[in-house]
Amino acid sequence: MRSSTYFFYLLTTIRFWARVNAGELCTHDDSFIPDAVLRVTAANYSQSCYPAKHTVLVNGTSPGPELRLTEGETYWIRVYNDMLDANLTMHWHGLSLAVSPFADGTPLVSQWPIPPAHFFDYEINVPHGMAGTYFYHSHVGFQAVSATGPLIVDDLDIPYEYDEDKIIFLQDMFTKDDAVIEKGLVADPLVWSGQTAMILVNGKGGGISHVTAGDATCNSTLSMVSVEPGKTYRLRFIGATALTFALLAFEGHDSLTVIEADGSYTQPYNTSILQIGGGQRYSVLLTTKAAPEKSSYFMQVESRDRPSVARSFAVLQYGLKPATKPMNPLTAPLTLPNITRGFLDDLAPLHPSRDFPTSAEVTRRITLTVHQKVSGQTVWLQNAYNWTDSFPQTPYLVALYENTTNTTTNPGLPYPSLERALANNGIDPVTRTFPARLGEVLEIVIQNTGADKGGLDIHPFHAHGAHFWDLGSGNGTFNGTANDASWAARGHQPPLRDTSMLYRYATSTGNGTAMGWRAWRLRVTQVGVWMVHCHILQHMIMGMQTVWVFGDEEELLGRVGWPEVEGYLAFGGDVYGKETHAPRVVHFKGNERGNERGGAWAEGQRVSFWRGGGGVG
Ligand SMILES: *[C@@H]1O[C@H](CO)[C@@H](O)[C@H](O)[C@H]1NC(C)=O
Ligand SMILES: *[C@@H]1O[C@H](CO)[C@@H](O)[C@H](O)[C@H]1NC(C)=O
Ligand SMILES: *[C@@H]1O[C@H](CO)[C@@H](O)[C@H](O)[C@H]1NC(C)=O
Ligand SMILES: *[C@@H]1O[C@H](CO)[C@@H](O)[C@H](O)[C@H]1NC(C)=O
Ligand SMILES: *[C@@H]1O[C@H](CO)[C@@H](O)[C@H](O)[C@H]1NC(C)=O
Ligand SMILES: *[C@@H]1O[C@H](CO)[C@@H](O)[C@H](O)[C@H]1NC(C)=O
Ligand SMILES: *[C@@H]1O[C@H](CO)[C@@H](O)[C@H](O)[C@H]1NC(C)=O
Ligand SMILES: *[C@@H]1O[C@H](CO)[C@@H](O)[C@H](O)[C@H]1NC(C)=O
Ligand SMILES: *[C@@H]1O[C@H](CO)[C@@H](O)[C@H](O)[C@H]1NC(C)=O
Ligand SMILES: *[C@@H]1O[C@H](CO)[C@@H](O)[C@H](O)[C@H]1NC(C)=O
Ligand SMILES: *[C@@H]1O[C@H](CO)[C@@H](O)[C@H](O)[C@H]1NC(C)=O
Ligand SMILES: *[C@@H]1O[C@H](CO)[C@@H](O)[C@H](O)[C@H]1NC(C)=O
Ligand SMILES: [Cu+2]
Repeated sequence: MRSSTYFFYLLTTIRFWARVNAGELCTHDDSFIPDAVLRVTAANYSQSCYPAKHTVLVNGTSPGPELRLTEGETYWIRVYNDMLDANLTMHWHGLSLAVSPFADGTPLVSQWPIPPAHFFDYEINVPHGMAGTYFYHSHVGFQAVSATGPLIVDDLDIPYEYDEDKIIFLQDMFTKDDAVIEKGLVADPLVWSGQTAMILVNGKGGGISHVTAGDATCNSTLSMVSVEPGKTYRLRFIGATALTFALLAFEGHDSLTVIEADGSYTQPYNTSILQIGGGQRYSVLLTTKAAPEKSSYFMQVESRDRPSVARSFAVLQYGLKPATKPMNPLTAPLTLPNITRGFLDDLAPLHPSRDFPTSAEVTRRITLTVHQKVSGQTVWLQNAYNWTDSFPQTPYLVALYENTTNTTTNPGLPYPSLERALANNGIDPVTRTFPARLGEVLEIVIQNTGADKGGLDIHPFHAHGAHFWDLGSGNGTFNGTANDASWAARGHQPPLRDTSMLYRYATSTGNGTAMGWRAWRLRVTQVGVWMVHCHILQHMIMGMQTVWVFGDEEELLGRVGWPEVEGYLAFGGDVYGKETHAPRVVHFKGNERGNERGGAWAEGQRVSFWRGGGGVG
């Protein structure tokens, strides 16, 4: 992950800024220089000594290159779909992309997917206060298992002291191809993906079971995190796992201090272990030993709440690279505990927020009852509805612009109706959306229930758009009065998160029995079409996704209208570039004073605008 060097080099070669007003349509021809480029391919690729298989990669690797942005700036990231037979989108996990409504990377929600052999320029505005640890991943099918990479937003002013930061990127590896997994998950009866074959740490993994079962000609080496004695490191843990709820600890280093969760700084919180679900991120301060007894210590990571335990290792390496490659230990050095339900639910924000709504301000509580239907095709339902991107025939945002009656390309997706939703537990059954008006204060309670056959599962729930205040989790059902009293007793606000765990409090219960909740509170401030979904990729494919529409029609469509928006409205439309076609793209943010980054044009090149000519300078 050294690519950031090149990325910075690219930024410093830019000599020339073109003046672009917010909402202006610009042609991104050869003279336009994006701030970063990601190229997505599919290749026969081997990870952790398993046989090579069809794998979706970013810039030829998994994880893909690290992107490093700075808060308070706007960036253009060009994403190429170099695959021949698959669609692609890129989601900027944890960032709030309210400024550029088509850039959230959700297929059939905020945009048409990028067709094969096309590219799409994502406009990414990172407001002040968003510094922290994020990642990017495809939002199509099972691609995110491998088509993903770290995204760090640097601070202008870091509130904690440390010597260096290091990324610890966690992924899963399955022995089946994505296509086989996807097909099985929607088959009747269900054909499960299989368990995680290997948890990968920074792209490498080695598990004891793998080695004993293993191929003698292949020695799986472990990832090394190089450190020096007596220094403090900020370890940025990124839970990019498809399925694994990971529990991890370091041999010989049991003082970890959590300082950031999902892009928000927290009061320091000491712990000896970390639990991290798919979609979650934490920064942890670790101070190395002044006089280490040996040169390498294992980090041990295991899955929890699955029928079997997947176990992997990485190495905390003191000093120079070892003469021999780091290998699996013969026996696991640590005995990791069982999961802790409610882990880090008590984190306190570093600074209290003036925006945190009191319970008196809550205008609506929506309970999202999740249930697994097992008879027939196995699907996950929210308030009795499943959602996958095969449900809408047109992306919601596109449908909003087109209006059903105004086009022949948009059959059957009318405007989301708040009235229909209010009469149906918050979900409009026609569009399968959860509409809300700006200014509402929502309390979203995610309620776990026993499946048709009684089973219970855990789910890392992730919200796109604005972050929520995480009110915590518990057994049974949510009691708002008791929860308020509990927060009042703690004397601090709940943490801001974008992904939090819905736990299970038993492995099974009665069909439909409510057992286990997670509650969020948020102000509806960000206009847009946002997803809320379980981040387990298998569950997403099985329907565990919802779509939320914030703002009314005027607010949603008022920012940029016809004809500027037209290129976004067709699959492979004008904003999708290819070899022979320079896309015409709306600059939602523009680059007014104080926001000077945001793509650039090479010196001496004329900037061609669709309207208004080429303002350069
Ligand atoms: C990805 O690869 C392309 C060339 O294939 C390169 O131009 C680009 O800088 C790389 N991106 C990053 C973030 O390293
Ligand atoms: C992928 O590579 C493996 C060997 O590493 C080979 O056996 C297999 O045929 C390859 N698959 C394809 C589709 O090329
Ligand atoms: C790509 O997306 C378009 C539009 O949603 C769809 O019609 C097409 O079938 C998709 N192609 C593939 C290969 O999935
Ligand atoms: C794997 O490790 C064993 C024992 O350390 C060694 O003898 C063997 O040569 C290694 N094989 C490869 C392919 O590196
Ligand atoms: C947390 O850990 C740090 C570093 O080990 C230590 O200095 C601090 O006193 C601990 N705080 C608490 C509340 O235990
Ligand atoms: C974890 O929980 C199981 C079942 O409740 C129990 O048998 C086991 O001893 C526990 N392990 C640890 C390390 O606490
Ligand atoms: C899941 O959604 C599809 C439409 O996308 C629908 O046809 C199907 O009936 C739904 N399944 C259940 C169990 O509701
Ligand atoms: C969309 O179409 C409906 C039905 O014709 C109409 O009532 C509504 O005003 C239209 N909305 C917009 C924003 O054009
Ligand atoms: C309907 O579509 C046309 C272009 O096809 C556009 O000019 C017109 O403004 C659209 N009307 C509405 C109400 O969106
Ligand atoms: C579980 O409960 C639902 C709703 O009451 C019912 O439709 C379904 O048939 C039940 N499933 C089983 C396996 O009993
Ligand atoms: C909710 O909690 C409050 C305060 O602890 C308690 O008085 C009340 O009975 C609880 N409500 C329910 C429905 O359990
Ligand atoms: C959760 O509540 C149920 C029902 O009261 C109980 O059977 C179960 O043991 C509880 N789970 C835990 C972990 O406390
Ligand atoms: Cu789930």
